[in-house]
Amino acid sequence: MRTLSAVKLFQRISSEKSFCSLKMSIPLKAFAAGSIEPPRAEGALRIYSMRFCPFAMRPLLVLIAKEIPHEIVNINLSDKPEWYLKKYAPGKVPLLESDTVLLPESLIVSEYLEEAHPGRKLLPNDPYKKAQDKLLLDSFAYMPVFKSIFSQSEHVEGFEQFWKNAEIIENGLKTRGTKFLGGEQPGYLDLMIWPFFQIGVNAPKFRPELKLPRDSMPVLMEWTDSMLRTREVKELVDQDHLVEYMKARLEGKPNYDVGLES
Ligand SMILES: N[C@@H](CCC(=O)N[C@@H](CS)C(=O)NCC(=O)O)C(=O)O
Repeated sequence: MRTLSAVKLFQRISSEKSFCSLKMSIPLKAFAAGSIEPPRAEGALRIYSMRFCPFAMRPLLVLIAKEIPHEIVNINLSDKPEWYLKKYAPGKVPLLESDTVLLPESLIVSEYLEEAHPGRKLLPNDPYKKAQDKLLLDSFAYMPVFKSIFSQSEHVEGFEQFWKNAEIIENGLKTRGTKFLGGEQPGYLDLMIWPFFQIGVNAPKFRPELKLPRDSMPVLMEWTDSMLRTREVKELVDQDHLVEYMKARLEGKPNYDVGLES
């Protein structure tokens, strides 16, 4: 009963834009150098993030899918808080923290959350199916998508290469014949690859010369449309804010607080 009401409260707060904490005390605005570390209540599960970081989105999608109550502390990656660097010297996000856990790396954190928490099962129970999912994830080279938003001269090549590499995902969807790779709901594999596709489908909104493979990869395009309609993706990030962030990032002026009230 207690857990259920905490989940509902979290969902309500996530849609409110400026705070994210079960206790409504942690602002979503990024913490920068000179800030004070917000205290974590005993028992709380905390994720250090940046609202538009695709790696941090992976465990966040798992937390949302499994309806695990959590709090988010966003980090200003251009001006990192001293307390964050003391906690985790590489200073990257995501980082998971609880009373007993301090864990970096998006895939490690995501799999840990899947294994350590009840809720919807995201990885297949069958060991061979699980291995196939991990193999597909491992084989998908998503990195070129970053060129499509960060590179001034190689963005078209990067974008085309990303979709070419995504053929294995299109083929995986065709072979499985399901709406998502995980079945009728997004599974672990869908959630782990989604943040990079999310960049891909949004990139043409501010770089009109980039064209989505609507005709050549219809199954994959349908999957991206389905993903955009899921509760997980809707709760994760506002797509317009993401586009606004990417535009500013391309100009070398990332605004981690896009869309948050001042
Ligand atoms: N391999 C890491 C990559 C994480 C990562 O590169 N995060 C970026 C933000 S999207 C970051 O923290 N950059 C800050 C920095 O490198 O100083 C993971 O999968 O978690």
